[in-house]
Amino acid sequence: MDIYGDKRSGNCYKLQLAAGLLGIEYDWHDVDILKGESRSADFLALNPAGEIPLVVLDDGRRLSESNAIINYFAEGTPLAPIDAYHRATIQQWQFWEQYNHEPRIAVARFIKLYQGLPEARRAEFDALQKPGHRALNLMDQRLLNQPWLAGDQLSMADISLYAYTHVAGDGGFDLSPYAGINAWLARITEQPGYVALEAG
Ligand SMILES: N[C@@H](CCC(=O)N[C@@H](CS)C(=O)NCC(=O)O)C(=O)O
Repeated sequence: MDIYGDKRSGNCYKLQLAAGLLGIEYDWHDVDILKGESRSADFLALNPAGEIPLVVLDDGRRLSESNAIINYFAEGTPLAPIDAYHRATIQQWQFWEQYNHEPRIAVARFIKLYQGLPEARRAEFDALQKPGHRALNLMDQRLLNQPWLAGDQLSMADISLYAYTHVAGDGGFDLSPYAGINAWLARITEQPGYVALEAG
């Protein structure tokens, strides 16, 4: 399969990490979002949403949305539980990630890492810190008591949340107070097939 993405993006890294853990091979195609490549006519023909990551399967079918893609990767493997309630708890964390975590942590990281914290976005950056820490605190409360976010084993919920949590420092978030999160981050790096984010 072909993956279109940006090596600094946490949403794209979710695919690299899931593929590593599952032993899935792919060809990687860099898309430079700062140069507008995700909005080019050629790319919009592949994904009308104009966003990465995007997967083109060997039969030509396409899939976007990072969490939908990694759930597709996991289908039929031990990382996708059969039990309906367990699957729903994984999705519960993934929907929460997209609405409450990524819009704070990833956006603050984008402003600081990609854009160099321009003065014009300073107030927005500062305003993201409090809700970002609220999201981190919620994860920490869970992870102080349980090794994994959903159920009692590693799941795609962990991959989805690991992506931007482990680089939250790039967005100005100090992770040192979060003992539960730090132990969980270490557990994930110990998984067979773990791959690190290549570019930060
Ligand atoms: N909900 C989407 C978000 C994807 C997203 O925000 N992609 C960003 C890069 S991380 C992007 O393509 N930005 C370029 C643009 O919007 O033009 C997902 O989880 O895949």
